[in-house]
Amino acid sequence: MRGVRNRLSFVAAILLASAPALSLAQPAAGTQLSRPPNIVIIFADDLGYGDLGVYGHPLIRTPRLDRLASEGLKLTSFYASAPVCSASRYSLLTGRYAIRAGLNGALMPESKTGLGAGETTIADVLQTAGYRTGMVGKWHLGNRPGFFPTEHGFDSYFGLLYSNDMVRPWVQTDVPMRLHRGTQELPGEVDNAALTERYTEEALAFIRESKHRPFFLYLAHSMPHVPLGVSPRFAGRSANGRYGDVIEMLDWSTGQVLDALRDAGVERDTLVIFTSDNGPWMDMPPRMLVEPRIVRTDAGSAGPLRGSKGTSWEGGTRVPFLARWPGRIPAGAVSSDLARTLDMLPTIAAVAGVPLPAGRAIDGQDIRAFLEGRAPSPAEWFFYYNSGGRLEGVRDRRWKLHLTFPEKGEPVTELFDLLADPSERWNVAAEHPDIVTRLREWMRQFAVELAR
Ligand SMILES: [Ca+2]
Repeated sequence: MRGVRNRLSFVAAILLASAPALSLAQPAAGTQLSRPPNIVIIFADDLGYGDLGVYGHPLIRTPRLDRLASEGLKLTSFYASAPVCSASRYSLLTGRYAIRAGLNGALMPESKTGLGAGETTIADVLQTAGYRTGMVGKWHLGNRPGFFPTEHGFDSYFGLLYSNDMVRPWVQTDVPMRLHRGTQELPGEVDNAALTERYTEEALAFIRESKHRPFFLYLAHSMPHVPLGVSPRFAGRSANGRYGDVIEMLDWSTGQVLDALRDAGVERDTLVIFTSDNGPWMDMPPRMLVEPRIVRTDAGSAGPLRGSKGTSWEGGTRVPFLARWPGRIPAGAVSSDLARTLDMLPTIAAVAGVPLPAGRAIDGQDIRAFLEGRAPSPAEWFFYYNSGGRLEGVRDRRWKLHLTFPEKGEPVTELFDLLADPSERWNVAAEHPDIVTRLREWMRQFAVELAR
């Protein structure tokens, strides 16, 4: 019942929000714009469900992100496809579960693999449609020739090819960490504290240079992945310590991007999406306990959700999702309908009026009508993988089946009513054997489908 009620209130919010705005400037729902909209995806790294003011954090201040939510749509059941970096980024860009490509976990500096030549990314789709495509920030889909962003649909690239902790003393590697522009390595040590500011400058330059034609900007921050880094002018400002400083700086950065869109005169012609690649990092592997130390308060928050990055509990993959597209997405809408990073490629292809890549299995769906408040989300399921690529659960619009694998013996099966119990506290499997059987069969079929 709650899902229905939320959907009704969502529709009501849409009607309220859109009624005064209906005007010549706003095409009727479903019609094509003369020029397809710009697309901006801002992707945080390890930012948890509870880390933003608009998602209930009691101390961290995020006024620009809160305003982005009030000017657009906030989702409360949105999932990154994997609880860890590389697999999650693969899905965002391709609409497919990473297990289809044999990818799981996080690629290391020595990894010889990455995003395959046969893959079609959002950038490929939009580049073909005439968009100018730029990426700034963390790639994490391969750091060798053949795998670079500029070989996967991006006209330009500036950033780090993998995580900001993949350097001594935290990771025992002899591969030097370097920023890249295009495929070229830039000289010099990487200043972790300067990354957010550098990425922001690059993003603003890209917007300024691109305003005369449709553009796609993928701004993938390295923060708040540990080791945390923040510019001196943002240090010590947050009531939530170093982690709060980092999130508040991301909020500032988002504000800079939104201001640049306004100043370029393209605010109304741009779909802006803000989300995260997985839940908050909370483990403390011994390799982190070296100087400079990473401490527990450097971790983010999953809010009321159970678990964290790397796990198949809700906190591993349920993340904030904000979307703004003035005149298209109703302002102030909130929905608990299910949606996923898997849906971004089909949705953006639809927004740009481009057909989906042929001959590829795509796990996501076009949720454009849902984002625009014209329909419920078509998404009916989400499959949960752990950081090692093991299938450990599935949810439908209400129920979640979760398997816990002990060191020995059979997995423990639990069933949660996510509408009543989003914190996954009460196992109700014994009360609903029929639902357990149905969801177990979904998992079995999906495993067979992906093994093909
Ligand atoms: Ca991550």
